[in-house]
Amino acid sequence: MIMSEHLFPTGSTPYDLVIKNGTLVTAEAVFPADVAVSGETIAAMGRDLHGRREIDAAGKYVIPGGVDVHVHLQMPIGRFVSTDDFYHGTRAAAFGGTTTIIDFVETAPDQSMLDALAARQALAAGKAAIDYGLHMTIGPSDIAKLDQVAGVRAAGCGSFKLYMAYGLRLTDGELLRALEAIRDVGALPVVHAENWDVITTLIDRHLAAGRTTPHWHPRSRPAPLEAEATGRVIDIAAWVGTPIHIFHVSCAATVERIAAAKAQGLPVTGETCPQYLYLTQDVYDRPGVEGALPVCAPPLRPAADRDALWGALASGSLDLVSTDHCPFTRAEKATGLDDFSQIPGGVPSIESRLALVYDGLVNRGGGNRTAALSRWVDVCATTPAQRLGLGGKGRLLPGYDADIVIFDPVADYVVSPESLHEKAGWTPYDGIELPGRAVTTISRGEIIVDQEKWQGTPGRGRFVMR
Ligand code: DUC
Ligand code: ZN
Repeated sequence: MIMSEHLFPTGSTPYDLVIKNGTLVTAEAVFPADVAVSGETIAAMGRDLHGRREIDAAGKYVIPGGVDVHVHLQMPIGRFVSTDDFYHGTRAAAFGGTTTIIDFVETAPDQSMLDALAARQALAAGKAAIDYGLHMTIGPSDIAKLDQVAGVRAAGCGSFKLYMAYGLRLTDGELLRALEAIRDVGALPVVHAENWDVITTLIDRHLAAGRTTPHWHPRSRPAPLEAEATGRVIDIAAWVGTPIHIFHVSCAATVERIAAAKAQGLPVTGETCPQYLYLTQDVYDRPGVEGALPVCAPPLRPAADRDALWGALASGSLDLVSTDHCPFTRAEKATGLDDFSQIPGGVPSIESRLALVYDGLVNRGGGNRTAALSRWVDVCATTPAQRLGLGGKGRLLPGYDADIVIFDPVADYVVSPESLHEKAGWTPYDGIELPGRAVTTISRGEIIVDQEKWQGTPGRGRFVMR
């Protein structure tokens, strides 16, 4: 609710915007305070601040805008392109309380990395409604272009994506060379770790035996082999001498590898995603296309893995939650009903992430609520921004970007496709009752979601140099 909108007499505090009476949640503390914004940045935090425009956040949490470091907007996969474009995806993110995303660049064999980066930026430029960064992918055809890594780093890509699966997978020797190049420019490798040879062998075996339904999807991508690939790339990174971040951890076995590396003092971090925290592999047994919708990679796992992921998030064995948002429509998912390996992989989560993690960590987590609130902000905003080099994002501090979210912790609702702004037309969280939601989202000082009403514009989001 806007409390007042008036000009202050000369000499009084000239803040543009003050969020008043809320409970501030940071990765370190939870405390009552007002937040003042001047232009695009946070100007002050304290008591009795006043501004030209004031928003009453009494009874609500005021948090740094969410940072989702792993999304695929309008990403071509096989015959399809993921459903949310840079406008609709970032708009949905903003409705859910996320103010910065990191998407991906892939370079064609005959293209330079810098040209691919410029092309992806041009795609996002007129559309993105929140700020965005880009990971540069290094695929097999890019190994001959590793001399371009320094230029890409200088152009603002602070992280490089390495696949151990799909057509973009690298051999161990290629991983070594890519990791060395990334190390030499001081960037961060981010890795999709699965064992592709095992996966393709199991897929072929299942299909040859007539085992074609989505039931066989997780049975082609065993958890111990996800852990093996994770351990392998961690070992190569340790030998090379580079930090590394492991994407979309789906199971307890992979957590164990990351925790062991941390225990040795290695600069290894890991993330998981809402789908692994909420869904289990039995959903692949749903009839018809319902079983195909949640196909993603790594796959969903048994409940024991899901529970271990919540524990790892709370304890710090896992560092952050991203989404791997990569939705496809029902019709697109249905094209793989006769062959699970052809189902386009990925699920939508970009809008629900903050509320889902709030529910699990804070609402249902037990333990100390203040600590859980801080952990929620830490894994959804502060650590992602810090680890991925998004300076000025992810914290409520004077001088930081005024990316601020007002979260109502007593706005119970049931998730449904209609309650969301994602374009897939379905959500894996359909029917889940959540206790709270983002109601107002501010991006660099501009209110882009005001009491659940859209005020943003396509193209206002900026590329963030990292
Ligand atoms: N996994 C998915 O499920 N979709 C997109 C890419 C990925 O790694
Ligand atoms: Zn991904």
